[in-house]
Amino acid sequence: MNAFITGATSGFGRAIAVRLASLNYNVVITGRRAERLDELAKQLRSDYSVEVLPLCFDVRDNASCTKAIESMPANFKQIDLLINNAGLAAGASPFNECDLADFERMIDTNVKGLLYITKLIVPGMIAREAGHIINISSIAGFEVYPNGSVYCGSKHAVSAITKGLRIDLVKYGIKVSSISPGMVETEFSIIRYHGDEEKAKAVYAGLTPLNAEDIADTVEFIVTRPAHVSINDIHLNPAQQANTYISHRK
Ligand code: NDP
Ligand code: 8X3
Repeated sequence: MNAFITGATSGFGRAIAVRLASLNYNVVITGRRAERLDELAKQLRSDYSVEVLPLCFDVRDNASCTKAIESMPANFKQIDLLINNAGLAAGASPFNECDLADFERMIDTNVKGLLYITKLIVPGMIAREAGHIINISSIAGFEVYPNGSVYCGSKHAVSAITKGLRIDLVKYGIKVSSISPGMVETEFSIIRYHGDEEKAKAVYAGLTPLNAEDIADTVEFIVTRPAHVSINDIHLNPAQQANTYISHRK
């Protein structure tokens, strides 16, 4: 089985790549940081003896997505499992105070990047009448909180696109799932706060956030269900987080 994982240089994507390799998937790992991809490829090959293809590109650039996917060697042409994970929040301010460039980064990565990759990989799944797509959405795909209008908008779009894909692809035997987590400590908040590590750390103060392994566990659960079972969406939060507004911090 071959899996294609976007955003495998960090956080969820990296943990999912390791987990899928441990389940004997050959993996295509993607992201913009080539060194991290190469290190991960080495580690996966030596720890799990699977085939690994690192592809370095920016999901916001459809021409680069196309070139990367067209460059895949024959043994990777068939993608059985697509994990659309690459994404980010950029900035956390009221709508009127945000930079338009941050809005564009979020929409171009979280929504358009997901569309570009899916559009390129789905035809093979349709031709084989088999495949599974897992989109990483968020609690922000279901709730909207202050200072998160465009990030929440982008993840609402991911949730709607997931439902639409499921409807359009069901007749080809393709499963479409999503995972919608609350707070998970990765590089996510550092990027959201433009590199301010103190602000990023404060997001998780007084509680135990989820970690990337919890997301890898969720992916493992989804992909190991019997053929007749499709998991539509899994919501998971830290035990101390009720929703985006209410957390019990100690
Ligand atoms: P990280 O910042 O740790 O990882 C993000 C990954 O996305 C990196 O591998 C990064 O790779 C990749 N990425 C970002 N922009 C691009 C781009 N333009 N082109 C290619 N790859 C890109 O964050 P997480 O692991 O936490 O986030 C993964 C997903 O989970 C995101 O979609 C996020 O919205 C979602 N999520 C996160 C939550 C959290 O609390 N952490 C909760 C719910 C959902 P590189 O920089 O090398 O390109
Ligand atoms: C990231 C989680 O709570 O910041 O998707 O929206 S949250």
